[in-house]
Amino acid sequence: MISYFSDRQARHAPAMELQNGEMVPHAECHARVDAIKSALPRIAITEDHGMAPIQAVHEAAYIDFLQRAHADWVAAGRPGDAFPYVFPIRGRRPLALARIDAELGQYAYDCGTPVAEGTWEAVYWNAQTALSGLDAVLGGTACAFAFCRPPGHHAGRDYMGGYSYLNNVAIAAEHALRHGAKKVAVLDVDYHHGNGTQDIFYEREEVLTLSLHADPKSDYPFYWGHADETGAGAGAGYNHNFPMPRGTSWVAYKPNLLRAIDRVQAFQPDLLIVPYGADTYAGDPISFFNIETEDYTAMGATIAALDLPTLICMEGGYAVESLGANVAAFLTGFEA
Ligand code: SP5
Ligand code: ZN
Repeated sequence: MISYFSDRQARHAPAMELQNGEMVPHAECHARVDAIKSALPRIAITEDHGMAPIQAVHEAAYIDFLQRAHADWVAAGRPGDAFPYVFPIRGRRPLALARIDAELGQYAYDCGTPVAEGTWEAVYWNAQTALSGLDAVLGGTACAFAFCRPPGHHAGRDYMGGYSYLNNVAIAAEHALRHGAKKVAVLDVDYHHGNGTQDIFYEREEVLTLSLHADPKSDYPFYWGHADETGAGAGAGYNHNFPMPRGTSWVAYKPNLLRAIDRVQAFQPDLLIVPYGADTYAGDPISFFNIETEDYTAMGATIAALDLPTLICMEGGYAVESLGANVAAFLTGFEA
């Protein structure tokens, strides 16, 4: 399978995150890059599509913030990566945003998504990697893999969180709609709910969003991902969530995947985008499903049976020692 990646994506290397009350080494670590790259036989060069496709999805003020947040943090005399510590809860007055601390709280919804020195450069090229994979698929290649890193599916129009800054999948979906696709389906198989993608397309009928994930009653991101979130306005009926309990194995996962696939089939999209997370793996250090490496081959084959032009975008997956094998198993199943 043809894959896309830019070495500039590796410029993002956050040191620590807040997890369960402790600052710990960041799970979305730089070692993921080599682990996944080594599993990819053919890596094509990411082409620059400029800012317009990013601006089509993300708010201008948020993009501006991402570009200068780390420099502003340094200018304020702070060490290391830029972290939020104060958040505008419900009912607070709109902020003047004069200080970097106020802005970080305004645009972040968690303490796991710091802005590091190279973050903007990395996420810019990350989006370009998704767009380059999309070009291949729109140009007639049956399937392409965009090795997106850092992940993107938790980022909304004007917020970051869940290790995500720009929503690569949403940027690709929107770009496809502006370049000939009439309907796009997004089938998210990361362990965590794709809340950013859901939010971005919640009121849109041209993008069907589906997400299979750990039940938000027990798992991050808690405030999104329940089964009764089905879209609103023109988008009513065009969002579907499939929450599953901790401990879910492939045997229990597959029937939900088949239900989601039925929805995709009924929608008849021109393009399928699959945000793929290897954090459903039994050995993942921060997640709690029981999917094994060989199951990913079956998962890839099950989705490939839809026989749609498909862009696969990397999302999570933190068991670094098994990450290459898990990605390879999924891609092999898809192509078989
Ligand atoms: C793209 C993606 O996979 N983002 C995930 C962000 C999850 N961040 C919070 C994880 C909290 C995990 N807590 C369980 C730790 C077990 N020791
Ligand atoms: Zn995840």
